[in-house]
Amino acid sequence: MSESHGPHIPKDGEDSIFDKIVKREIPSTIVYEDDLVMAFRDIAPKAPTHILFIPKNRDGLTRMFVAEERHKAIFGHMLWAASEIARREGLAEGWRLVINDGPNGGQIVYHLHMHILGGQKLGDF
Ligand code: DGP
Repeated sequence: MSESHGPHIPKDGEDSIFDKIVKREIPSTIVYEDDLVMAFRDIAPKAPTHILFIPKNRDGLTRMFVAEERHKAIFGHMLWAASEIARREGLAEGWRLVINDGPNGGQIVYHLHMHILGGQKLGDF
């Protein structure tokens, strides 16, 4: 999927692209998985290491802006998973964790996800 195709917003009850990745209906290179999160390589990498990771159960989390109290635990778990993935990928020299939220944030896929970017010195933003 490229950005020129516009935002991917799943309707209620419909699977997102990332739900289909969780179900293995869309192939991906999975680098980490546990009960709550799955991580896989971005299809259009913007750095030598570019990994996306998602809550396996979207549970209404299309984007960070709509998070509710019940989502606190998954956010905590995702931050821990980020550190674990960074260690597994050997990113001791440094890396970046990014969440694109909403139209102005450049979000394309409306299933909450975080980007891990590393493997080179990253530019300022
Ligand atoms: P964002 O702008 O944060 O919504 O980024 C969405 C990212 O998802 C973008 O970097 C490209 C990636 N992506 C979109 N479709 C697929 C797919 O089918 N497989 C994989 N691995 N990545 C995808």
